[in-house]
Amino acid sequence: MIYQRSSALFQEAQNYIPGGVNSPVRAFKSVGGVPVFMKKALGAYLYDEDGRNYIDYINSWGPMILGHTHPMVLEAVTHQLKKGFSFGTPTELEMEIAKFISENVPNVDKIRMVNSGTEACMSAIRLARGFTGRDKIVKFEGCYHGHSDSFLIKAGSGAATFGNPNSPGVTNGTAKDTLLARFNDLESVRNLFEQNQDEIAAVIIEPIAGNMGCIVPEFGFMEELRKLCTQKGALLIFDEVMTGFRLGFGGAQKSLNIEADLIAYGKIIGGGFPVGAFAGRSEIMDHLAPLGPVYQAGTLSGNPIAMRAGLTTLSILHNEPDLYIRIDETTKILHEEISSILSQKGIAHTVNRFGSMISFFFGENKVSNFDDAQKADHLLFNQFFHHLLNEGVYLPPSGYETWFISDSIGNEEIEKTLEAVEKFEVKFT
Ligand code: KE4
Repeated sequence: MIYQRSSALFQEAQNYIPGGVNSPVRAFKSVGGVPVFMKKALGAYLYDEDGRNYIDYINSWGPMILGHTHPMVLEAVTHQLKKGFSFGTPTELEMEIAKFISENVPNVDKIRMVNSGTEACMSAIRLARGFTGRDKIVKFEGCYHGHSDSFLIKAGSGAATFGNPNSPGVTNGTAKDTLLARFNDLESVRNLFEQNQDEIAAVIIEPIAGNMGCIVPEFGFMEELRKLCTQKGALLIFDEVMTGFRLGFGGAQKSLNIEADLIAYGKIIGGGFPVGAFAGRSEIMDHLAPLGPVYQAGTLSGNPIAMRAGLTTLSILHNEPDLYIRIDETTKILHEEISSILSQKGIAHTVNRFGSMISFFFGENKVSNFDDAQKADHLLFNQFFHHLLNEGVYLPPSGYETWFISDSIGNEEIEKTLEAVEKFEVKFT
């Protein structure tokens, strides 16, 4: 398939934007080929600059759970725009969305809005350090919490895609305060607590990992991690940038029935506009400026347009709980049907799924941590990716990502996807 216009745009964009993209994973470095430039999105579909359309299984990396350009969100945002774009003052709307979340998400007394998932996780770590008076944090290999320095130590998403887990520019001074554990391996966490007595401020985790592909916590792992953090006086931070408002309205805290001490949000909370947030009990959140000593700020935090998009999206999700049943069922059907086709073709693979988060790993092994994910056959994934792209099905361009299902993906899109998978032939291994 020739992506003429995308190729020309990519060529020109590289004159003005590093790598031609504003976020590395979009450049297709992992899967190869020319990134497809999109010009429009509606419902379940993306429309590229060469006049082709694609069933979208990225949905802007999670936010577009309702499907693209949902009419109610479009109307609410259009109406809000006429009132002004940004004030830099407190607004009733910010109080409204904070109250709505606090009243409907477990274990959230207070919430602070920021502009990205990175900012949410970065601020949550600073708050945890300020609250506990400790410096060190524990993260898990393969989990990605955005690009702030403390996390670019074997990050999982983009960096792992580049096979370059430690990023230049992160100082040794910063790196020494970030300890690495292995997902689904409680012993690796216990050891870190033993080696760093009373020095660990927080353990941050993606409760359902999505940045090394989808990886589900094994039975008892998260419960034991919760107990260990409580025992050791460290805060447990759930990075729910991906899982928040996706695994049901209460996110992973509700799905796993575990209360974190701080929760980071992003993606869906902004309905496609730049919003992140971090939240938790008042006892901790009240340490934030201007009330407490831990500083955190942002010119566009709580921007009214973004708040309107977020609140409208969350209201639809809250008022239509069947939506979660639908997208989970869609994901289950895709899991079973695609797996059956691949098996009939004799293509070894494993599928990890939780709610509407799903990843297909090629190869014989089960995948329960980052090492396993790295051992999967990513070359075969790349073939699978490009085959489906040419058939008008757009997957995340990396074997280290989870698919994001939207409520716009219906029977027609499922059928088209399965027809495309049927045509997949392994070219070389
Ligand atoms: P942002 O700063 O990209 O809004 O959020 C960072 C982040 C934090 N935590 C989790 C669990 C995340 O998944 C992310 C961002 N996810 C990636 C996709 N795996 C964003 C895509 C990109 O980097 O362009």
